[in-house]
Amino acid sequence: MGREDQPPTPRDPVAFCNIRCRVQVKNLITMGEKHSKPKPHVDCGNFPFLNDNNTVQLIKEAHTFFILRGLPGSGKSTIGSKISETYQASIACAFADPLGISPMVEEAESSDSWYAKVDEKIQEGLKEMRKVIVVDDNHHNAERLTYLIDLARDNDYIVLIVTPKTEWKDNCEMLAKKNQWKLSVKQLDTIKQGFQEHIIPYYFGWFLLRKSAKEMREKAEGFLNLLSSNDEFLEEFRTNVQWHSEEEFNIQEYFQKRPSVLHCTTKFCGYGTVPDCELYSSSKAVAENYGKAFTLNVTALFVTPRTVGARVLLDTDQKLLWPRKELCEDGSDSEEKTDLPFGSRSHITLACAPGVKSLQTGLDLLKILKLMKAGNKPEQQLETAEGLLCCYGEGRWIVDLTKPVEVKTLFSGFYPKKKPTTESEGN
Ligand code: 2AM
Repeated sequence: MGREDQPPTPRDPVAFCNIRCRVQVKNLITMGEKHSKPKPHVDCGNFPFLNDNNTVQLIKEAHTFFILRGLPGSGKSTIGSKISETYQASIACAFADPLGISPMVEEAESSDSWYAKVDEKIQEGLKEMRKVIVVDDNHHNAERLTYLIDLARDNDYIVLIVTPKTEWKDNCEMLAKKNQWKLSVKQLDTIKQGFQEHIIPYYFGWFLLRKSAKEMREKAEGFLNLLSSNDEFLEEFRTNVQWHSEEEFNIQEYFQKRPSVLHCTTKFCGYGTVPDCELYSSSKAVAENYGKAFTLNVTALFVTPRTVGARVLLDTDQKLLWPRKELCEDGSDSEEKTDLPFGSRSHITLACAPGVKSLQTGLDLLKILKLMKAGNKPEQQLETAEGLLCCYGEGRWIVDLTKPVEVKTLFSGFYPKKKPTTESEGN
């Protein structure tokens, strides 16, 4: 083994890092190439982005930012190699191991210069708009993780945080035998203590690919244009909204709050603050479907004085990801209370009126569905290019699309913690 292949034993992590900083490290991070160091075969687990053909095809069209996490020796690099092999033509890899970045490097003052090399590769990948970007490191440092998540989000990538599913992933004795850094059980234990296995996102959901998001935004734009040119609609709707401007009512301006990330929320978790979100986040359904491709069926568009949304009709597989108990803002069960079919609330928020939170869209949809279920006849029906637009009173309108829209998505979580702006999600 050459010097670059054989890292010194990190008995004293700080001293070790200082030694390594002086070593001229060859740039082993490569774009679209396999991981440099062949690893023994490790069954790192069944991941849809490796084993599900449909997902592999979709990821080749999407923009996905993989963040591999796990203790040294847990099998991250095997997943990294498999991702590299699967997406050879469209990948940018930033792997810390081949650069000689020790798992203990975060304890060293010089960690910034170590990560500069990884970051350079990530930036290259972003600049080239690679379809897949993979960052392989322990990622047990919360600050570093937040930085990567924000970077991915700012560049409109869907983030997948992937942890190996190996049996020994958190067994320090086993990890000590397997990790290439020859870290001791004690050192691994130190790393493990600061390692939070499940990162609970702000919410889980299906995230639209850029192309589908663009189509959906155009659909929303077309819907608002159609509404703004319909006098009968405007007459009813106008009486239900507060419009403070001197100017004539303008529906596009009224619904100025547009989400920057088009998605269909399955479970709101508030980064772990919502009761029962841990149960959902560690459920079998989430474990099996995280990072999997789904085609959502948008069957209707609706508008109320508060929100504009797209109704999503879930199929049997998609319903597996729908939370058993979905809570309303007041803590009550939203669907059970209304006696509507399971998953009725599923939707994509397209726009909100000023001061309205996007959470309102699902509640507005449930209200319309409840009125329909109760046998209420539409107060008005208008023929439109999208289908029959029905009014259920108080500015609530819905149109069942004559041509339902299929949107391509990946199931993941929304992780950024940045303060939302008007255009961004999380509000
Ligand atoms: P939405 O799915 O209707 O758009 C972040 O705020 C996302 O989670 C939003 O998109 C929002 O609604 C959804 N959300 C926010 N708070 C929620 C809550 N308490 N229950 C369910 N969904 C919520």
